[in-house]
Amino acid sequence: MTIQTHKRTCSLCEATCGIEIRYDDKTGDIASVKGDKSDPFSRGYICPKATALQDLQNDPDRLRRPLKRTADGWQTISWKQALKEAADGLAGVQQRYGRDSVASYLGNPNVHNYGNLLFGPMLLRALGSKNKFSATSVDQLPHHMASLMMFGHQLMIPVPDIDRTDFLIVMGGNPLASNGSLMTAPDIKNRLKAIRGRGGKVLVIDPRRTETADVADEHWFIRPGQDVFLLLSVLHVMLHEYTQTLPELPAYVKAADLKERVKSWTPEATEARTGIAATQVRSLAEQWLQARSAVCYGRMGLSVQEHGGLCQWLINVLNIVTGNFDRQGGAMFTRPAADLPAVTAAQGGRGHYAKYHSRVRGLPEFGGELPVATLAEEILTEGEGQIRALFTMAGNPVISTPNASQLDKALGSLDFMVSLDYYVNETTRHANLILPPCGPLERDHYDLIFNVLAVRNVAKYSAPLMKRDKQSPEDWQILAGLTRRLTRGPLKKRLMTKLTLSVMSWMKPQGILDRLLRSGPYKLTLKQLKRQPEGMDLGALSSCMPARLFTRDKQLDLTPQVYVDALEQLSGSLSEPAPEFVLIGRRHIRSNNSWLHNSQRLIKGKSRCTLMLNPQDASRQGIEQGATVEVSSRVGCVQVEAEVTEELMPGVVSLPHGWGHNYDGSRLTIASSAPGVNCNELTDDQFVDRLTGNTALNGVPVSIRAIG
Ligand SMILES: Nc1nc2c(c(=O)[nH]1)N[C@H]1C(S)=C(S)[C@@H](COP(=O)(O)OP(=O)(O)OC[C@H]3O[C@@H](n4cnc5c(=O)[nH]c(N)nc54)[C@H](O)[C@@H]3O)O[C@H]1N2
Ligand SMILES: Nc1nc2c(c(=O)[nH]1)N[C@H]1C(S)=C(S)[C@@H](COP(=O)(O)OP(=O)(O)OC[C@H]3O[C@@H](n4cnc5c(=O)[nH]c(N)nc54)[C@H](O)[C@@H]3O)O[C@H]1N2
Ligand code: SF4
Ligand SMILES: [Mo]
Repeated sequence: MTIQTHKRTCSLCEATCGIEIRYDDKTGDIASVKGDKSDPFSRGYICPKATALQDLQNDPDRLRRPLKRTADGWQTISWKQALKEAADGLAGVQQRYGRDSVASYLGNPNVHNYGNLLFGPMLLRALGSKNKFSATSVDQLPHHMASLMMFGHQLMIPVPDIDRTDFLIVMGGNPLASNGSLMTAPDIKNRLKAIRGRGGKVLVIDPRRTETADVADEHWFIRPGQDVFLLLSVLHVMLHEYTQTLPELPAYVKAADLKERVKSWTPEATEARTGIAATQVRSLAEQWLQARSAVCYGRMGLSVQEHGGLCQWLINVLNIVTGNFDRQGGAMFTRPAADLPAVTAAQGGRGHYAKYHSRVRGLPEFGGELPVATLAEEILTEGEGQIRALFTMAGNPVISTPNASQLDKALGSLDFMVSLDYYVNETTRHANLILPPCGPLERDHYDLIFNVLAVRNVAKYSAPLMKRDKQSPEDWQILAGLTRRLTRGPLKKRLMTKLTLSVMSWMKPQGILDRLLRSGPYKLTLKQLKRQPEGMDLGALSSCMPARLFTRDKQLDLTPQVYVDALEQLSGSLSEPAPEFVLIGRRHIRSNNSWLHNSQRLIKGKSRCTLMLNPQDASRQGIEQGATVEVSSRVGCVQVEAEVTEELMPGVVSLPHGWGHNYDGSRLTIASSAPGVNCNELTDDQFVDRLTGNTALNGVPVSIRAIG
């Protein structure tokens, strides 16, 4: 036996850390997972989740062969039978009820799997259904919308240049727990400390005093869902009170009647709503304008709430009017080695909005997808166009999307369901067929998406660590197999799809990646990347505007009509009464959405699925530390342990998502030993950002009471 060292990227979250895995090259047994000090981007940093990669690899519950649900339980079947029955089943439903009767849900790990990013769209095209759903609409849809409306491309998402900024304002993000999102920045703690080290400042605005707040200069509480009012009044102060100090806008920026639009949003008008005093609002505006460079970064807490669409637009506007757009230390764009925005734009994939609407509730499509908040009702509401079958791919919507009980019931009523996944979990237990791909260490890896969102320009390719078992294909191979069997429709279109698919399958993801790299701005080749398994640093972010605007008129509009309309609708809402308690989410460094709780290494220790609440609220409601609390919302009710803490502001309670592993029939031995509760039993499918249809998972009205 010889112990070998394998360098790769950890594919579990957006931070893309370099890891070094020591393994036995005879048995494949993993001896250790450590941070790779030679990775120029992550410099040796890793978080505890990376070590779970070995648990995932060895997990006896992880499926290695296709499963078919029968009257006598799950039966292992051959790949040939599985692919045939999956394709026949989906095609059969479409023949009976039309194309749109088959829906799809694509979950979060697809963005960490470049084979899926390349081959997933082929399958969706072959299915040709309008009922496409994904994790996007419980996550970052407001960012895509703002990018499309302002920069002309849904993927042109600005990232904070945190390594050079002098003033970072973090709203609704907790990168010390999440390791950053839409901001690929491994070792975020040290990057934040460095801001303070060079005399800069970090301000966190969050209803919870988070781990990130603990390393910041200042933390301000804000009432959940009210950030839009803070942002509007900061903009008001800048445009109406600090007109003299404002920098001139670049020639490519159109500001139309922006000043007039924010006239009524004075800090005095919004302070009661946000909990942030008018004097603080003025001080924020002043500091922002005085800083040498500054950038506001808003994430989950800002996007996944009632006004997510407006919030992300306003953040862009503020970064632009303060002169911090496309400039060192401000909000910048990457220059990715595989230039996804440019390639997709050339193929007509800049994105679109509201070309059609969902059948039952009339929610707008975005980029060919409908908001997942409407999935259950599209299955349960009878009539022409009803969804009768579902394909899920690396997603667990019963745990991850709102009104979980309703969706669980809806999945149980489907005629047919296929899941591309390696666990029998809360969602896939409803499938007729489960198609399991090989594990993440058995395939190669390149971050097509996160290299577009990184705070430095970087590129890194990871080869598979171990040879995969022939009976465990990669995701893309399963997708190609299904697509081949499902390609129907008029002869010409069918031939085109078949031809494209056979060329792509012949090139394999590696070949396509090589082409993307060669056509990119650095003219790299896959061979070059393979020679540097620790990754390549391609430099700091650089200015690229207006050349990289994808808008038709090459202008950047600060007041797109959709936002102007949404702002008008907002005026009345300041006077709406506030609920007594609202629920928000949180993340923990040892947890990853819904699917890493089957790792003993990660799940050990005291329960992390607790309801955090403020001591004032606890004593008023007679709730003691550790007591069981009943939390109810319009759609559901859960019982959970109380964790009384000053971290939460009064009137706000917090529950993490991803838990609730006690659904009958799922096969997660370790996770079900400490299941926790599913917080999405409480979140409401009808509570969405009106503009984008993104679910509002934060700021959900709830009531709480002590029991037992
Ligand atoms: N209340 C509340 N709900 C939330 C959130 C919140 O903050 N609060 N966050 C939301 C966000 S941001 C997101 S992104 C979603 C995430 O929710 P989902 O999109 O449901 O994703 P995961 O929970 O990560 O589920 C991943 C599934 O993919 C499988 N899987 C993992 N890797 C692979 C792979 O390589 N191939 C295949 N085929 N399968 C794989 C796993 O077994 C698991 O079943 O949750 C959302 N839900
Ligand atoms: N360890 C770990 N890392 C992860 C994940 C995970 O599950 N676990 N998930 C990954 C995924 S899919 C994503 S999308 C990212 C998300 O990354 P982040 O956006 O950093 O997600 P959270 O840690 O949930 O931070 C959201 C913050 O918003 C605050 N918040 C809630 N409501 C409001 C509000 O109305 N206003 C304001 N201002 N703040 C509010 C919450 O208190 C919380 O601190 O994390 C990724 N990384
Ligand atoms: S932060 Fe942790 S989970 Fe994320 S890439 Fe780095 S090691 Fe992996
Ligand atoms: Mo996410």
